[in-house]
Amino acid sequence: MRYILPLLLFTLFFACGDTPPPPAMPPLSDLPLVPLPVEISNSEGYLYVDPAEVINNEGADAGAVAYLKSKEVPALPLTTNMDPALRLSDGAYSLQIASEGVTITAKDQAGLLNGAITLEQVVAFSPDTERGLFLPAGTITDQPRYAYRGYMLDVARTFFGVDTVKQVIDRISTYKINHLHLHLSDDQGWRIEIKSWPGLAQIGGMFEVDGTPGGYYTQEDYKEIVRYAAAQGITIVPEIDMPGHTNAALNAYAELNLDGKARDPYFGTKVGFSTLDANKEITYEFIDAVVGEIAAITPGPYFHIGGDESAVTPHDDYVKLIRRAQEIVISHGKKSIGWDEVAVAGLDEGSIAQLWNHSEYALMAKKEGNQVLFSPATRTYLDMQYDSLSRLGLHWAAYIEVDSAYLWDPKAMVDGITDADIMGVEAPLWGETIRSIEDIDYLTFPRLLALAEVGWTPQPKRNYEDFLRRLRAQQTWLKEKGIGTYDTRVLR
Ligand code: TNX
Repeated sequence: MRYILPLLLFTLFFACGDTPPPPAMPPLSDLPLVPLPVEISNSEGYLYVDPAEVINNEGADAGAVAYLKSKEVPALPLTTNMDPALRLSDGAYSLQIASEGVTITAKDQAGLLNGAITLEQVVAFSPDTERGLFLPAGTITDQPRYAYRGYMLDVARTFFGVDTVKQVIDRISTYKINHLHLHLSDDQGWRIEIKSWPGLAQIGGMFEVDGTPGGYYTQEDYKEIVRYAAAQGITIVPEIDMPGHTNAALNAYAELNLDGKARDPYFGTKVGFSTLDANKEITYEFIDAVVGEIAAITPGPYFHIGGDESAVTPHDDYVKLIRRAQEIVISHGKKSIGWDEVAVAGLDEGSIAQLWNHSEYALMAKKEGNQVLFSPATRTYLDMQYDSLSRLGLHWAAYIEVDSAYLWDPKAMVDGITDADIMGVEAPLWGETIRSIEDIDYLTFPRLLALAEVGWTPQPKRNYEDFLRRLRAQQTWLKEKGIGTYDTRVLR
């Protein structure tokens, strides 16, 4: 009798090799991945990762390995192939899971990272048992619908320090958001050190909405954000808003004002009352210094010049200033992005209009041969309340529940604008009503997952019911990670 158990174990060991039988496991194609990949095919079998096994990933891409480690994904046998000759679009990848290990193939670094991000989610939703990790076998072949998938954080109305920005980066990269637009200046605050105009940050950065203490990033802080974001596949897009939304600069430097008198700090939430003087040369010296210093520490291709809600700037002055600002941005080697109104100024080749509120301006930009970035306030504004009971947010554009954030198609939104004109999508989180990472989470999640799928997954593959199934599991995962996602009505 006492020989039976060892004998049984002995037989089992040899019958199965050193791979224990798997627990019940959904096929790869059933995992709740967001954004949904283009193609998922299932194979027989699975990958078993024994926690006792020592895994050496030295041969794999260091960026992908570092990404997985930063997201606390347990080490597993990983091979990466970078093949520039692959006939795939930028950011495309294939991820193969087999009993021997995982293989990611891409033609560029962004693609390898996208593969690693998908793997992060595959691991999160596969059985992690006492015996180790089991991943269902199969192949994912995937590529983005749009090259640019963005998130905007308004650090001007309310200042968020480097650590909070890093937390935001950790959260958004998991959904293949690859641009973080930082709204670095507004009426209420100036948030980045400019060495040649030190008062901008030192005086203009003192406060935030409600008159509470503000803050700003030193250039070293900003570089640290850029570096941290890049490791997760995210490009920083800096914005200095002009000619309106400039009270903080007008507070710091009297000479920038039309009447030469410094403005008082502003603690409210009104818009459209401040302007730079388009007819003074010092205005352009200021713009050149600011754009120059920030461009020099921004490896990404874009510089955002704002341009929205310049209600007290005469039209001709607005056109003059936006034209010169674009030239300055180009002279510092960047592409200019502006909120949709900038189209009235005439856009230079390669400049981008960010549609937020006026489709006619987006059409104007398209007619001039420029690309449009889609951030329609009625669908993508994360500072809009979910409904009238939401504890935070505004509602001037709409109430945006998850169904409304998901059920739209950028190319169908404006007559005459097709996917070829659309650079991508971005979800802005304006800062008037938020004070903490908990507030950021409440307004961002789960709606950002809808935006992520709008930006990534081909329209014919998108299905709202299936999205809700996946969202439910994602919502649980977010909560497990301590991310305070809003309890959306659509899942109740
Ligand atoms: C409009 S959107 C603004 C911002 C506000 C936001 C609040 C845009 C380009 N300008 O200044 O913060 O509404 O939702």
